Amino acid sequence: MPAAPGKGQASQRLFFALWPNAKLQTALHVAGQRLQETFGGRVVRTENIHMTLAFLGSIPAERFDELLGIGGAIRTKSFELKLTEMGCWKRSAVGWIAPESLPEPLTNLVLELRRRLLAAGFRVDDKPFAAHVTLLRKAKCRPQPARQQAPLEWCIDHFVLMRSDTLPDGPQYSQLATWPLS
Ligand code: 2AM
Repeated sequence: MPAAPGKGQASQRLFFALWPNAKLQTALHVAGQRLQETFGGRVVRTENIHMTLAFLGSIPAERFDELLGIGGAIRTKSFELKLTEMGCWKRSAVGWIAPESLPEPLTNLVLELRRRLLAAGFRVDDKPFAAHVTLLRKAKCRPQPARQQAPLEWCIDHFVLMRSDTLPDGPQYSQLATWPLS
């Protein structure tokens, strides 16, 4: 990970996420290229592919330690995701891949993160969590039966706190902290 660019900024765009290893990111990028044949749009860069758990928006630097406390307090078992379902959401113009089912540890991880964030006064999404990995942006979504992909298996044993910086050629994500799952 690069040394914290943006350090010293008064506030930073932050989010908790699951981050695939480079091999799985490459396989997901290839899946994104196949989805692009159907829906067009722009394939997310390989190194940027992830699953957002909780998006925090712009957070003042002085609240960073609170987020470290929240991440560190989470106790969840490691788990596996089988990514098989592919589709496109018109509202966000996003092409995605999603797991065939939601394992309990993932639900627990997201609920526990949201609960602790809310209790600390952070704003969190009140929409139900829709587990997905964005593969395409600016896609031309249209009604299509969900596409099946041979399962891409993802063993998840940690989660991360990330910063998003907007650069002229797109977002750059930097890992700020990582926590293991038991
Ligand atoms: P997405 O890929 O599932 O759309 C980092 O910016 C991540 O946070 C993005 O990948 C995006 O997840 C999510 N994100 C960005 N802006 C958001 C917003 N306004 N509300 C919720 N999630 C957002």
